[in-house]
Amino acid sequence: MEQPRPGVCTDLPLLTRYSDNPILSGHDWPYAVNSVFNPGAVLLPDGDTLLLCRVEDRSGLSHLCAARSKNGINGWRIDPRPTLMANPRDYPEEIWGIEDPRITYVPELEQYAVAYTSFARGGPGVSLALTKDFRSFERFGVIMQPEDKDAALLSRRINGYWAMIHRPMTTTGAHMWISYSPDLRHWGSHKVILVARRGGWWDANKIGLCSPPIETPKGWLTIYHGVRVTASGSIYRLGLALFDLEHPETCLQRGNSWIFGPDAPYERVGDVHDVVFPCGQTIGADGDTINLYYGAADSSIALATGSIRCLLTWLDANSSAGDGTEQ
Ligand code: BMA
Repeated sequence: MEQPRPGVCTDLPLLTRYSDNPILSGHDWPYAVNSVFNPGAVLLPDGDTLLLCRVEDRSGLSHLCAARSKNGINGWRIDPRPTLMANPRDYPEEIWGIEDPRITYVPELEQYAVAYTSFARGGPGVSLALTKDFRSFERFGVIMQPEDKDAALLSRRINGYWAMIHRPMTTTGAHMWISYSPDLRHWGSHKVILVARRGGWWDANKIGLCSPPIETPKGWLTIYHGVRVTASGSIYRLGLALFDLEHPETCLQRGNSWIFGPDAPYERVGDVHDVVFPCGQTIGADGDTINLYYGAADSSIALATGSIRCLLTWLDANSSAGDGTEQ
């Protein structure tokens, strides 16, 4: 793997691609699929990395399937069958499949919360499930009605309430919101936390949360995607924002450029060209290394590594102050 340059945090690149990317593709799957991409990620208590991958089968619909590895890079042990399938009989909002899981470990519940996109005639919505082991799941059904996606739970309550970041579509564009709940089922106090910029910006008109925000002493470090619409299609790139620890609706910093975008051939060409789309990360034993797992061109799964300290240092030097809702 290329090594990040120690001490140099103010220059791009902040994330270094693993040299043998992509690390997983449909060819690795134990059953017939079209493609695998956009995985949620978590470090298990036994030290294994678990990726909960979006798998698009050959009907065109997606389900979720777990892959486990000792080093988070190779030697993946993939569930022989889908781990979490759409269940449209009990959850009609999943009739066209389930996609893009974000996993948050919640110490208070001693469970993982999986927020995922459920897809049906009304459009994409946000569904939630809890699991202890990624074998059985307690489903909560739709918690944010269509059209909404790109959701993750924060790992702890804020002032007594659970907090969920998500991305509803509105008439003014696709912006990031936060909502609060006493019980994970009933959600309110909805607030915009980061707006899509306008005009020629890389993140104009449409943004969304990538992986679950990382709690740092300076705030919730958040990687988000921005969509630039061009004459030859959309480009999905990544940016950084920092939100207040106890008032996460307050944006403290927002990067003034993107930090990672499609460049390698497997990111530029695939079922959907020019897409990098992380849904999860793991943090190394040093508490600083971030292993970001992302879908590449909606066709495979790749890994890029960086330093949380560097991401925060870069934000200090390259952000516009304050309000994410006033761009
Ligand atoms: C988004 C989501 C992602 C996908 C991306 C690019 O809207 O549907 O799952 O990776 O588009 O196609």
